[in-house]
Amino acid sequence: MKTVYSPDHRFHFPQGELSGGAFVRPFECPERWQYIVDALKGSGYTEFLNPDALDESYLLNIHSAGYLDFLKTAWSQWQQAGFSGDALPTVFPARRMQQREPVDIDGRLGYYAMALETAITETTWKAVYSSAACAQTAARLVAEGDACAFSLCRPPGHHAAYDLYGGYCFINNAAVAAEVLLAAGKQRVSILDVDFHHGNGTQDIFYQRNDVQFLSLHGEPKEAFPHFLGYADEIGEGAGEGFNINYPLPRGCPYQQWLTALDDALDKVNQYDADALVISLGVDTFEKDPISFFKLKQDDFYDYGARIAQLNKPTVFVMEGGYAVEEIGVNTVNVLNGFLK
Ligand code: SP5
Ligand code: ZN
Repeated sequence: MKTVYSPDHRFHFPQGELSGGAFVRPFECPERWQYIVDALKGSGYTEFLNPDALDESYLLNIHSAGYLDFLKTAWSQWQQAGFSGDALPTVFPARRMQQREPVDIDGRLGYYAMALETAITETTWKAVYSSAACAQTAARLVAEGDACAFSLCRPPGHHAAYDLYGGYCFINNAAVAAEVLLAAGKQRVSILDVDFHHGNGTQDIFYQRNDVQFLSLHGEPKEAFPHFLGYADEIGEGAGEGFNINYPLPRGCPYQQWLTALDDALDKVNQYDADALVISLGVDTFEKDPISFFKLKQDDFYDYGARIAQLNKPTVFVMEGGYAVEEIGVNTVNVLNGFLK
């Protein structure tokens, strides 16, 4: 399995994250990437590629033009407003307020944000671009015949919706991978999201479509980020009805219970007859993850990787979350090793 990665991920590293009333070092930090690379090399992986230039037409299939313009210009507009630190929103278009895009940067940040833990720095766009480019290239490899590929995306992507950033995400990398597979002639793509958090962004992007099936296992919204999406009754709408499948799971969820949901999801991928699979691979389901509440152990990651392989579909793994930094490499590589066993 080839890994697509880029050193440009380092261009995104905000000074802090608002958590529990304090500015803390961001959980989504550059060492995450290095631990995964080290674990891959330590486990015998030898094929590492840098991504091709990003074809931005893929982005316009999944994000609004206004949102993409915002991502590219937010920090410079922030700086021109006289601010020097990282850009953060302070106000949101909440219930009974107008959903119109303002022109000043405080208004634009709130208009396009779904959470304010995610700061934008001077060089964030460079990292975001490289992360999406990794997903594009990994999907190209699979479209051209590789059985599988791993896109070591950073920053992650699955909280990024049609026109919303947050949850550490800006461009929806898994959606980029799906679009590349479809453009290459795949008819039906399943995106299976095993990150601890609901993939609200991916759900949003494909909610009315039937060429992409979205399945997500996650902490139930009443207790877990992103809190406002991810219930089981969200099944898709219009042409997309029946192609969105959520598995909200309780605090303390052990592997056996998680696996029951996974097995159901794998059955649904088979019923859909997907001809390619994208895995939104977050390993924040780990028992020691600092911001999550499932109880998966290191060996469980290997076990479920092997189960995903039983689908026997061309598969693109796209890195999402995982914040137990010292174990993130082992847990991630365990999934890939289980898949390849
Ligand atoms: C890609 C991804 O995994 N994004 C997750 C973003 C979560 N951001 C906010 C999490 C707030 C969790 N607060 C729980 C603290 C427990 N000590
Ligand atoms: Zn997550």
